[in-house]
Amino acid sequence: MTEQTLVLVKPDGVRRNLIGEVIARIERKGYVVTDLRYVSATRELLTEHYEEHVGKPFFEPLVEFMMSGPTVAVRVEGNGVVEGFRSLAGATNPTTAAPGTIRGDLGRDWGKAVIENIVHGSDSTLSADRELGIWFK
Ligand code: D4T
Repeated sequence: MTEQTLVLVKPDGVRRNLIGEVIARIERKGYVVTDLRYVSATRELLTEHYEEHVGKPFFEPLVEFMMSGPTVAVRVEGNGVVEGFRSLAGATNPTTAAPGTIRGDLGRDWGKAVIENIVHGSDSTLSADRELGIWFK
């Protein structure tokens, strides 16, 4: 089976009308979108998705932010797509993310308690399978 990853266009990306921009970059790279959903994430879903961050100081602001509007969940396929999308997305902090990346080109620091960085991409094939199971139940 081809490698798959979960990409999320987070609520800030949806509010800023960047769904098409994110998907265009994925497609121009040559990866294939094989499923897509508009999701109003619940606290339960987010606690499952961000289980590694439960208890950290930014967890509550992160959940509030992720519940502040809809998220677009995208299933993306292609050899090496997990690493490849992380590379397209850029570093977590948009201030220092390299120009040419989604976060570097389109993100910035808004002075909030949580980093708003437009997209999420799974960090391993194991995480991808787990996360795709959560968002495409
Ligand atoms: P995601 O998971 O959203 O693709 O982002 P990253 O993989 O790049 O980053 P992460 O899981 O470490 O963090 C998840 C989410 O929390 C925000 N965050 C993170 C934050 O506000 N403050 C922090 O110190 C960290 C580490 C940003 C992304």
